[in-house]
Amino acid sequence: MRKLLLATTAIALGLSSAAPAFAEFNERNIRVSNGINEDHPVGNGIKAMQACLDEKSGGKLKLTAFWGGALGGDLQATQALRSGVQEAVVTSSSPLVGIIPALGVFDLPFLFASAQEAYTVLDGDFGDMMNEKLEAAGLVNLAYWENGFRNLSNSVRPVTKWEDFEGMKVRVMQNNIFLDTFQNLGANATPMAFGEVFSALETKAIDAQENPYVTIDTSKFFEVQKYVTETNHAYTPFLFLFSKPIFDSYTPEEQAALRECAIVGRDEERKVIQDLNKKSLEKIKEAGLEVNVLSAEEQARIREKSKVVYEKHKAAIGADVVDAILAKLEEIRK
Ligand code: TF8
Repeated sequence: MRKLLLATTAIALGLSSAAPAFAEFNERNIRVSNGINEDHPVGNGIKAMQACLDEKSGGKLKLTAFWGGALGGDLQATQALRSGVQEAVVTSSSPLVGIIPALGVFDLPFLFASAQEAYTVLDGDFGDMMNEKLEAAGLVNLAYWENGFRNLSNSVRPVTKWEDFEGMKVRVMQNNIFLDTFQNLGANATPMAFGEVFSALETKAIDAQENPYVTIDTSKFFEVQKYVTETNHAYTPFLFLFSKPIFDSYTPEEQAALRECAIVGRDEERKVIQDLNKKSLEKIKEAGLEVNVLSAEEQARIREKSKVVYEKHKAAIGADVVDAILAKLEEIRK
């Protein structure tokens, strides 16, 4: 009887000592900016991440998302993170090569052969190595989310072989590797921030752009384009970046919750994107665009012609970084 009483008291004490609930968490408003629109799968990822944060922090860690570049483009938002005036951004890696040259490795044409391959590399040691470089630049990458394989859209003609790129005015991201890849194919490539692309296409200041089907759909590019070619010429990841100065001021529990929940969000976002990719392609076709798929021979020709881009940019990216990813890919493909 006495024993039982002691045990009961211990349980009661144990319970009461756990209060107040979520003491390790503070009320935080985390602004997350994006260049894409809310109906992009990043929207689903953020919802899943928020549900996870609600559970872990008792509702104290709150994400507020800003869509369509409302807080500025990828590069501008990333700089705001580095100086500690904005908490988070979901950005492509490509516009950030001016800050972290090694990220250019993801821009090399035809690097990844499948999304699964990309997941293995990004979620493993190679991804961790890139995260260290990001940290040194004041950016904490919570997880690699998905942008996806990029395809070409244009308003002038069907593109089924590399000669069709000749003279085409193609918008590329603010990134030398993309610039060279398209110039090397004969295109007239122009670097431009994502937020300017729709109106540049609409006014015909440019003929073409390249992005995954999901973006051609959700950013409404299909409304101002006539042709799409499934080129799959690059898989550029999204980074869920957090301001390092702000992250460092958070409690270890808050930091752990953010890291864990960014992975929950990533998994949801990747799942939704795989499904929406097919639906977006159907929508693009239904809107009357002509969709071409590059033949295996053409893919091989373009790939061969693009090899020079690897050589040209290897030193700027870091020979060790390029060699490391190629070795990793070889290992995976065995
Ligand atoms: C691009 C990128 C963008 C994304 C988006 C702004 O073409 O692929 O679509 O970074 O989040 O600039």
